Amino acid sequence: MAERIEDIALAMVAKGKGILAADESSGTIAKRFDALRIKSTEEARRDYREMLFRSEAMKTAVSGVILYDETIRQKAKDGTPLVDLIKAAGAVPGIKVDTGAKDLALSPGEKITEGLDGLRERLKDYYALGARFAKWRAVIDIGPAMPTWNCIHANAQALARYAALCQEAGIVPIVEPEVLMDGPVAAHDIDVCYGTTEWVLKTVFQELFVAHVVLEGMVLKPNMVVPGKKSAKQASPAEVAEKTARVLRECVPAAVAGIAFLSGGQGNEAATEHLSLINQIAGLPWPVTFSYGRALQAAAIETWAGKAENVAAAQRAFNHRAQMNSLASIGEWKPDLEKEAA
Ligand code: 5MM
Repeated sequence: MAERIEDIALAMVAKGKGILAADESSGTIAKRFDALRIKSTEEARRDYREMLFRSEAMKTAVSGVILYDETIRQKAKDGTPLVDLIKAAGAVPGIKVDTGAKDLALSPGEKITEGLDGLRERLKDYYALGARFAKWRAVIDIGPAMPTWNCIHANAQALARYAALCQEAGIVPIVEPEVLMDGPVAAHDIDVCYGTTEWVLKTVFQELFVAHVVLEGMVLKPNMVVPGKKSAKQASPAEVAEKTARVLRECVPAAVAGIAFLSGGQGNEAATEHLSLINQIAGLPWPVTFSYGRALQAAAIETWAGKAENVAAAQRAFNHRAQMNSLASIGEWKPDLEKEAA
């Protein structure tokens, strides 16, 4: 496995591969399990993740996996550390290091992501456990009079302090400033998302510069430019791709090692189609791929439903989604491929 942060970052965005975001905290995975009436025990969480990490797609379509603190310490049923399963598949193990988004004081409705206290020491532990990249997610909500400069600036500064600490520890930071698509405002159309994303990304890169973060040793995990779920004005896939590529070109220095999108609540196929269309736009200066959680796992978790007898079918569902996104990461996904597989 590569050791220089610049080489690790390039491995994370290797051609035809993307990142599996399997870093749901215990609360979030419990919500996913509850919806399918699966009891969220430590063993069930381990079995689910082990099933994903032993799938074929890990070798062909997955460059790295973001883990949660519990998972990075877990062993498979046969005693093999889960981290070793990931490495054996040729993927890089990573770790979520933020401790969640908390209410931002005196800024009603807005959040600040926490986790900087003790981070230098935690990063040393995670490095020893095998993590070579980390993830920190800031959330920016669009609402009446939101976001505020206070929220954007506080989150951008925290992202930059986190990224600098990671690089000091030999760990590649995934910098994830997520402009949410599920705010309450009907006026939140694609252009509002564009303007907010532009403001957020420009602020984040300014703070990364101030903090001396090496752009070649980081990966950006942004939202795509999409209308809010409650917007009366929806957008075509071509418009999403064009506006997403445009805002990234406007805001993201070419030196950044790569871009790996979050799915953010888009439908599985929509997330794949948008990624493929973005990759058909000529002249983007960085590799552009996926770092999906829900959009990669939804079919697999439903098929598995907590039952050992469903493991093979769930792995097939995961392989399919990962393969579709692998094609999208080189601009070669087509709707017919979904039908053929079905
Ligand atoms: C996998 O989900 C992560 C969130 O976990 P917590 O809410 O429990 O902290 C999340 O950060 C994820 O990595 C990204 O948002 C991308 O996931 P989606 O589902 O948006 O593709």
